[in-house]
Amino acid sequence: MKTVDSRPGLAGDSIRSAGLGAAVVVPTYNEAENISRLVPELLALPDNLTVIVVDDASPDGTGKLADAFAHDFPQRVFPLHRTAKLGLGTAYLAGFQLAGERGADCVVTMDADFSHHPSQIGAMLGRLAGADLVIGSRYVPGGASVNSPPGRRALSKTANFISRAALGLKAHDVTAGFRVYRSQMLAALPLASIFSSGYSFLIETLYMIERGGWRVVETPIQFHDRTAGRSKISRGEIAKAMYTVARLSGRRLSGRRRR
Ligand SMILES: Nc1nc2c(ncn2[C@@H]2O[C@H](COP(=O)(O)OP(=O)(O)OP(=O)(O)O)[C@@H](O)[C@H]2O)c(=O)[nH]1
Ligand SMILES: [Mg+2]
Repeated sequence: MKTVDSRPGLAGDSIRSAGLGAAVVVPTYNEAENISRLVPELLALPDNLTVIVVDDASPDGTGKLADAFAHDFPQRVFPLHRTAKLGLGTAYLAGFQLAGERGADCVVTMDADFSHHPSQIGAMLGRLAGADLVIGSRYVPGGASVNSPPGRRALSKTANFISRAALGLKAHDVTAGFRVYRSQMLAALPLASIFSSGYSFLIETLYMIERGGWRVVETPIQFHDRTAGRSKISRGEIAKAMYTVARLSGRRLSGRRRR
């Protein structure tokens, strides 16, 4: 059954009380200032999280900081080092694979830059009791982009509007990178067939998940624009995202015609 709803997070966190393990995948490129604050905040949460930092040889030493955390917390922090900036989508895939190997029951994805706040993870895990994917959403009642400049807000809204219209997506925040995936679902998805290597991986996976009939829920989050480090979204990434939507939409329409 396909469901998209937007009830606020439930306080009785059944995933937590069932003692299931969550791994947080944090892709990083030049996030030294942020990762040094984020990892301790994640480890201090009551959810006994494992943290997987997927770093793409950041010139600012983010990977070395992740190594230092792994040295201090060998059972909880796992750095993955890639040799070059290979894209957000493939970074998620690398993180999913390691989380699966470590037997995590679910995988949280979040940005390193505090746009996604660790304090909101508990409510998201709580919603996984009745879902396969939980999206931390700006665009359901109670959610917000707190301090985004108008240009950034317009870009996000436009990307969401076009993707939803072209692909028939039911979720409201389809570009959100703050998500919790149930591992059983990840194991069943044909992730090897995903063609997006960058930001549009988020749209493509959501399309795959909704089409597959998995249960999707959205829980409101407050999104804060980054205050440290630089954005990695480029014009090229925006163009690639438009191409992804066009390609998926074409496939959707030709599938309909064949029926
Ligand atoms: N490993 C890896 N991480 C990446 C890559 N591109 C972006 N990231 C990380 O992915 C997360 C999201 O990137 P951001 O630049 O914050 O993108 P955004 O949040 O959509 O945009 P802003 O709001 O402008 O910051 C951050 O933690 C980045 O460091 C990449 O090619 N490889
Ligand atoms: Mg960001």
